[in-house]
Parts: sequence; C-alpha cells; structure tokens
Amino acid sequence: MMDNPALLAAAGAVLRANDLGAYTRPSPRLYPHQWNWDSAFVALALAYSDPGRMEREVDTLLRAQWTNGMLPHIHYNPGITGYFPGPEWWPDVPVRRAGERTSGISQPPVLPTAVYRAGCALPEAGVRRAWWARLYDPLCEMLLFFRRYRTIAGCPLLVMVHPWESGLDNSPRWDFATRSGVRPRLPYARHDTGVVSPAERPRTPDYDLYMYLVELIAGHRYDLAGFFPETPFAVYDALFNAIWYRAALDLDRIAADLGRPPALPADALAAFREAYHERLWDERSALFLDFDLCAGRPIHVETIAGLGAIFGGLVDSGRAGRMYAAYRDRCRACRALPSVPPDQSAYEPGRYWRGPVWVNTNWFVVRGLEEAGLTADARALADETLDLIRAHGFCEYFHASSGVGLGGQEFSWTAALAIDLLMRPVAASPGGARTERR
Ligand code: 2M8
Repeated sequence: MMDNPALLAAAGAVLRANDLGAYTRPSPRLYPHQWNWDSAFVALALAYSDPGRMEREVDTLLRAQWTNGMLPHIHYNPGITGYFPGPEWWPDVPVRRAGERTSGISQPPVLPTAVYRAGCALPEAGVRRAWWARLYDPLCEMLLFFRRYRTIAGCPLLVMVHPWESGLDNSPRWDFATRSGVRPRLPYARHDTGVVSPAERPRTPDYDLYMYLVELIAGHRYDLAGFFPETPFAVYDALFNAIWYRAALDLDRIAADLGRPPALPADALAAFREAYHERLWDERSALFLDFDLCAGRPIHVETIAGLGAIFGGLVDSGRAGRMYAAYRDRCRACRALPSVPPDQSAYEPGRYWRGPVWVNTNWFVVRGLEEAGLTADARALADETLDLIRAHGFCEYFHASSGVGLGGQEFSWTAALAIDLLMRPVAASPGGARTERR
C-alpha cells in the first residue's frame, strides 16, 4: 500500500490531470464543467502547492456569481459539450452576468470556509490578507443571497429548492419528492449512465424530479416566492444550513483579521442557531433531521447530513461526541462513515448518495470533531478515510461495506481532501479523548 508521500504525489497528479487552465473539472468524463463546492475543495488543496492556481480556481468560480449574490452550482465551459443538463436548460435572467453560462440554482456554500482555511495555509500574511480583502465582498454576497432570497415566514433557516442544491442529489431524504411522480414537460437524455454503471447512479424517477424542478424554477425566473406554492420540493436541509453557518463563522474570522465589521450580526447568528436546534433536532436518533416545508413536517430519514452540525460549530463537544458515537455504532459493519446507515430501509451500499462512503462528508466530520476537541476520533476517521483511498484509488465514492471504488474515476475532491488531510493532520489537543462507543 502507498505510504503518505506516495499518496500525496498521486493526489497531486489527479488534480493536475483535471486542470483545465481556468478551473479544475471534478472528473474527466462524468463532470467536465466547473462545480461550486467541488472547486472550493480543490482550492483548499491548491493552497499547499500552487497558490497562483488556487486564486485562478476561485476567480473563475466567482466570475459565475449572479449580481444578486447567488453562486450557481455549475459554471459551464462553453467549449465543452457532453454533460446533461447543459446551459440551455437554464434560461437567462438579468441578474446573470453577461457572457457567463451557468445553472440557476446554488450548492452548499463551502467556499467561504475553503477560502478561510486555504488563506491560513499560505505562508505570507501579506499575501493572505490581500487575497482575503479581494474576495471578502463577493463571499459576503454569496451568503447574504440565501438570507435575502431563500427564507420564508420569518424563519432564519435557508430554503433549499432542488436536490442538486443539496449536493447529495439522490439522498433518500428526498424520496418523498421523488414519490410525487412529477415529470418534466420536455423529453431529455442522460449522459451519466453512459459513463458510470446505472446501478451506481440516480434512477429515472429521480431525474424526472430533477428536470421537472428545473422547468418549474426556471419558469418562475428562479424566484422562490413565485414557485413555492407549486413546488413539491422546498426543504430546510440540515447539512446545507450547517455549512452556511460554518461559512458565516469563518467569514467573521476573515473580517476580524481584516479589521472589518462582522459579515453577519451576532444576534442574527444566534437566532439562526436557535432555529436550527428548535426545528431540526431529533433526540431519538441523536441527529438533526431535514424539514419538508411543503408538508410542514420533519423528514424522518436518518443520514450523515444529520452530523453536519458538528462541522457547522452548532453543537458543543459533548453533543458532538454523542452524535458521532451513535452514528458510528449503527454503521459498525461499514467502512468509515457511510452516507446512509445500513438500518435505513432506503440504504443501498453502492448507489451514489444512498449509502456509499464519500470523502467530503467524512472530511466535514473530521474537521468538525477536531474543532470540537475530539481529536482522537477525528484522527481515526481521517486515517480510515485515507486508507480507503490508498486501497481503492481516487474514486468518487466507495462501496459502504467492501470499500470498492465506485462512480467517476480520478475524482478531484477525493484527491483534494486527501491532500488537506495529509498536509494538515488533525491537531493534537488536550481535549482529544476518544468518545465512548455505545
Ligand atoms: C453530483 O451532481 C451532479 C449535478 O450537480 C450530477 O450528478 O451530475 C453531486 O455529487 C454533486 O454534489 C457534485 O458537486 C457534482 C460534481 O462532482 O456531481
């Protein structure tokens, strides 16, 4: 098996192979354009080896930002075809930057956290500060977009309007919407199942829902107030909201360093935190659950998204330890942390976001446990995650029980987050005791 220097070199080679100059594609054949949170993870890794390329990666992504602050989930490369859905599915609106081809929905806002962490990895304070100063306003706008355009009825939690926005596209949490049986008006043809086995990808009813929602949302010019009464899908996603909160905290760290006022007032963050706990906490599962706004009730499907609050800094270390121990215990027959515990009826160990192990969700938990002072657990999970990659390569995801690599090959965020875990090993801390296994 590869030692750490060899693993680091191999990860660097994946990012070089996916380098298209202005940005890094997530995977050679499956995902040729620029994706929002994928590029944030890549930027984090580039900080250690190539700060110039890191800046380029983020600049290209931010060129896609709409004038209302939204950072789209896909920034299309006009020179590339062969991905479905292409830009023609997202009709133009005045808030889109002229000349840029983008989708009309967003993705979990990892970018502010990536910029904060990448900045900290830069050796020169002057360079770091100049970079942060240049990006600060667009990053604020990116977060404020959700507060301005994605809240309803006075609740500060953020409404997610498409499974693609969650980044965990066919998570069983969204099955309630797939079951509604909606279908788009226009016919469509998928490309993904020509690249990866259909057994590892979303099913047809999932894509029917995705394309129905694209038509609905675009038909209302991407305006939540317009499509909310008709949509079968409007949720408070526990992971998405936790990532947003983490981003707000990290943006405040940047603001403090730059001597600027906080991006979000402390009382707004406190109200958000309170709403998050009040609306989403589920004592029985020791997880935060998502909330279906159309039905007005929690979504009782338990997945790794419910651990997002650990990364978000939304729970203290006692609760973080309990949540993590309970989830691990349910998944003891699995490799590392699967995206869905095997006791959930929808669990499929080899299908995309319905069970396999993903490096980014493990990375969220590692860094969250570390920040909570649970460093022994964080280190153990980091090691298990790196060992999976060592054994099976830089795959998009890994079979939850055998560990076999699945999905796209040469996957950028798997490589990028391996680099981050190797270059910034989990810090030792006095509070690093291992949590009790229940
Ligand atoms: C996957 O999503 C895209 C649609 O956005 C797809 O399946 O075509 C998800 O895993 C998403 O989280 C990720 O950002 C994207 C590119 O890696 O692929």
